[in-house]
Amino acid sequence: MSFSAERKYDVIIVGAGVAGSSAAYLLSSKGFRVLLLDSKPFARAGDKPCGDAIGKHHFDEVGIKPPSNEELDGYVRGIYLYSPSEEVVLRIEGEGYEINRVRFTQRLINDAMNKGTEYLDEVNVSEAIIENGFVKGVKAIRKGTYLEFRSNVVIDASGNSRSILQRLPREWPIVESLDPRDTNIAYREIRRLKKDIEDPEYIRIYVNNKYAPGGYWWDFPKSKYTNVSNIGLGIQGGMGYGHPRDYLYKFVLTREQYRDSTIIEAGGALVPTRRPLLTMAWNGIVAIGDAAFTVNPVHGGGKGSAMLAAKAATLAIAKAYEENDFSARGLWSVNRIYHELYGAKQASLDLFRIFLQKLSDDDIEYGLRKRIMRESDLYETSSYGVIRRSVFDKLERVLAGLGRPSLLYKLVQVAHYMDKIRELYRRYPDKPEELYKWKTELERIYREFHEIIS
Ligand code: FDA
Ligand code: GRG
Repeated sequence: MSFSAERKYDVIIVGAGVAGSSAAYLLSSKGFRVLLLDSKPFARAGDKPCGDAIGKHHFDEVGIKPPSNEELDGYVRGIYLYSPSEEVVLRIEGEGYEINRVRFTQRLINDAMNKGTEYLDEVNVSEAIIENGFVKGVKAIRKGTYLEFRSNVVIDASGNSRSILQRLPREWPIVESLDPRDTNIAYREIRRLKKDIEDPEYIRIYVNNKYAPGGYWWDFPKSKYTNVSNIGLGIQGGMGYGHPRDYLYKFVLTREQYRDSTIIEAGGALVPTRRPLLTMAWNGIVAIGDAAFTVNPVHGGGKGSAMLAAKAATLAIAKAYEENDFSARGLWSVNRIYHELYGAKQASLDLFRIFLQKLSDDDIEYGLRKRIMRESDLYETSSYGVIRRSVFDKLERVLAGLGRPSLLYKLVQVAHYMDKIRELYRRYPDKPEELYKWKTELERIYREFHEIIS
């Protein structure tokens, strides 16, 4: 792979996970001169612990070919969602994939290179080059050699390490700290089971606060192999709950269906489960993917929304080039584009996530058993970040006289605040100067919301 230090690129992308390699592909397809850097070798591109599930619709939305052949570990027809007692099971239909994350990412990188992207693996990027208040490139080390690369725009797509963002001046609003309570710590093992899996084209999600406090455990079969599954567990961070691996071994892998199964792969990582970054752009810099907190806060899936963020970044950078303005103002449209594609829904799902994490297993069992939220309601809330009004009518009838008015009151408030936050994101400021006023409103809504549901 050829590269040249000290050369000027249009865009340097730090991190060749799904976010960075999608951005490289999309940008180079538009003719931009892109340098894509990653600390991992190509053979391990995209290799991070993951459940590997992704909805089909994301590929159409972003304009990236869906996985096929060796990029695909299985086709998904829908989800079985289990109540805490596992007596209530909802079947939610929806097409998706269990992807082979390495093969899929390698394809994105190869396609990007075919469009002109220069890709350099095994490079550790240490920080941004900053001049006159602008990011102008990156400093890196490869096999003991110090390198500098220059560009008009740097994209931080380095996942949870946020390698560029973490070392920018603290007063830049793109630098935000992550509250550990707004994370899930997730661990998974890919296992070969002794028996073939029934209904392997349905992935399973189990909600249970004892087994997975503030998260859930999952079993996502890789249907291509009949007896291979991705089994994992996520728990809310910052609460002192301990390590998800211990919960997985204690409560899940002891089940009959996993007896004598063998490990193919194992590993865990942190999942940011919150609203998107306050701004995804500043002078000469854009952030996407986990680095910009673009994960779905309720289910923790971040691959699809990372691709959407890559699309938003591509469109915003193209606009910045048209105007020859790489300042925060010139790159600002990444925020509006992302919020329209996903961010507004993501923020409203963040409130829903905070509410869900306060419910007891009894509440959840009750809600699912009484079918307060049915399959179609869950589908709608997950797709659009909206709670349908009919849910309240149903809830009102069910709760009447049962001594659970506080649950109804809270759910009505949650829906109201979800609407409010979506509306606020639709009014995301047009320029950086208006950000602080908007932020004050955002923080007020969060404060009120916390007071109401606590
Ligand atoms: P990602 O972390 O994938 O990529 C960042 C890249 O940057 C890496 O390749 C890394 O090597 C590189 N890098 C970092 N620092 C660097 C530096 N200083 N210099 C050079 N390179 C650097 N999502 C989903 O959609 N479906 C699912 O089923 C699951 N399941 C799941 C399970 C578990 C256990 C976890 C932990 C997470 C999930 N997720 C998920 C979330 C999903 O994995 C995540 O949102 C995306 O992979 C994020 O992709 P990014 O490209 O943003 O980061
Ligand atoms: C426990 C928080 C936590 C993290 C675990 C396993 C995991 C990380 C994430 C898997 C999430 C995932 C993609 C599950 C698939 C089932 C599902 C609810 C799909 C619906 O997804 P979409 O595509 O939603 O409709 P988005 O928000 O991506 O559009």
